[in-house]
Amino acid sequence: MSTQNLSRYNDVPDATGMKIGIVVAEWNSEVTSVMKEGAIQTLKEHGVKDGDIILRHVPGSFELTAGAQMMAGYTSVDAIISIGCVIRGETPHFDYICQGVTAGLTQVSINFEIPVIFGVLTTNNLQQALDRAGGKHGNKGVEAAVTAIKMVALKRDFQQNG
Ligand code: RBF
Repeated sequence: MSTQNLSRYNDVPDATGMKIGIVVAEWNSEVTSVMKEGAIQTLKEHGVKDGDIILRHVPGSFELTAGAQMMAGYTSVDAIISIGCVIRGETPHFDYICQGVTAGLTQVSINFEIPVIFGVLTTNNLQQALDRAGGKHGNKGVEAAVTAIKMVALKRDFQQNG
């Protein structure tokens, strides 16, 4: 499994004026809440105003698609960060949820022409998830926020310069 840690980052564009939606799954909330806090703090550090962060929760990672679709449809966010944690159990549910949310979020991104960032941990056990939510492999919520900022900046670059 990749252990790349992008939580120490540089060259992040100025995010002043960006409006960012965050959709967080409540399943495994000890993991997703840490990722959410990391994402919010990172957005603010780079210039996103409190009032320009729109936060909503959904029950589980499978609902991230519907949550992101609603966020895109009912708000004017520049990007959506989806945050979830799916832990492999004994059932095939893991694969169904992971496949469903991956395809679903991609579809929302295409439908609405906005970046939808995949901040969904898919791990074999809880420890691997905790390692990536403020543990030894950083905080994937922080990385998701940086990715969102970079993608909004990329879109603005295309809009202004072609
Ligand atoms: N949601 C998660 O976000 N992470 C999980 O690890 C997770 N495991 C699940 C395991 C089973 C057996 C079931 C039935 C659901 C699980 N869910 C999980 C919830 C899922 O994303 C969704 O909320 C529900 O299936 C209702 O649509």
